Amino acid sequence: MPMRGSGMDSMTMSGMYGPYPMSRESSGTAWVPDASPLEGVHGMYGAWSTMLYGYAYLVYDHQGGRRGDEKAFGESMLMGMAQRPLGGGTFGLRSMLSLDPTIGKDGYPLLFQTGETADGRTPLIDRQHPHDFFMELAATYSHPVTDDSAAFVYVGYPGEPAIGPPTFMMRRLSGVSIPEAPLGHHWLDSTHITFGVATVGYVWRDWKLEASAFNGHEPDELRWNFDDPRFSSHAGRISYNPTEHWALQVSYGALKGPEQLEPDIDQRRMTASAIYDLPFEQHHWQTTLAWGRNDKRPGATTDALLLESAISLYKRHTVFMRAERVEKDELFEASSPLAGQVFDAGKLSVGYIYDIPLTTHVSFGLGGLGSAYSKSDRLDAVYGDKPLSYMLFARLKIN
Ligand SMILES: [Cu+2]
Repeated sequence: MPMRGSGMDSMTMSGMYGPYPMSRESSGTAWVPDASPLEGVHGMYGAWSTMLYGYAYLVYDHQGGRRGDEKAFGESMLMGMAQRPLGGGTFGLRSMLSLDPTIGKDGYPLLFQTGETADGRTPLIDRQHPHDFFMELAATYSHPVTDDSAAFVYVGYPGEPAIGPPTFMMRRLSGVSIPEAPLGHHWLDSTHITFGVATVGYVWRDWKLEASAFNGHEPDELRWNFDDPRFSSHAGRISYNPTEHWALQVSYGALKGPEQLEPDIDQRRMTASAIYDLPFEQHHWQTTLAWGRNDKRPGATTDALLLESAISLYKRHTVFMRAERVEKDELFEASSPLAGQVFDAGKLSVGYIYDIPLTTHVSFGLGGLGSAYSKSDRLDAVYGDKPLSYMLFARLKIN
């Protein structure tokens, strides 16, 4: 999207972390392809350049089968960014807020979803946890080293460490119109809200090398507050955007006691992802392929694979799909004889959203999606033979 009203040329504006187009910026310090649409409201206030982006969904969620449930809920995100020249470099501030805590502590129904807790005692199973109100409050500074390179620091409380692909909700066009979280969230990008992150990195042309020390504990069940900061976990990521159409990354993290209910189990997490973005005329097509591996110590090693794609036509019609295959070892509570066993689950969601522009910067959309699953036969008795799920939703979006 060209910038409206501000008279700035987006491609000449530099990124927060180095000498590259601003459209490469995504969640935390992650990158998307340069060709990605630069959504949001952009402005200039003195030396500051700013960006505001966000959306609010109202969702009716029906998950089928024996473990199914239904719920209506609101899901939202508001992101503000500001940057200015300082001391020969670039100083930046980032914030991301969400009213997800209003969903309720037990989140929303989502078959085969696992991770985090509602009450501090039992794990959430077949439900997606709400996000914290404070998703990101971060400060950054980058300084050129040579003409085509820069060094940067990123400090967040909370913030996102250098691991995983860009978060599904933030400027990953292939995922941003899908209101449900991926089943592989806790294999790929669940660290996007971390209470205590410090990252240092180096950008050289289209490469980025970075390392983080951060709080590996996932946020607790109190979603409005700040958790205690710790720097007990580490991660590193290499990112490469070979052309304007591609964003590639590999990353590795050593997470100290990520799960609140299993504080003595550490995880090694490995992820790799590729995002491809193709603009044509006024349309966009973006596809993300991502793989994540969690190696619990002690415990199982499990993989998650995600393929998602969205095509946006005339800025009004968006058709999307997400296919996932995950190995889940948390589908049964500790009291069950099946606790800790690894089960395969696959999911395919297909959907559509129609957006009507309300003002230059705000659109209203109506959409829906349907999901079907594949799973181990041993799970038929638990989930039912062929559960089907759907979501209907309305969305206000800043674009
Ligand atoms: Cu999340």
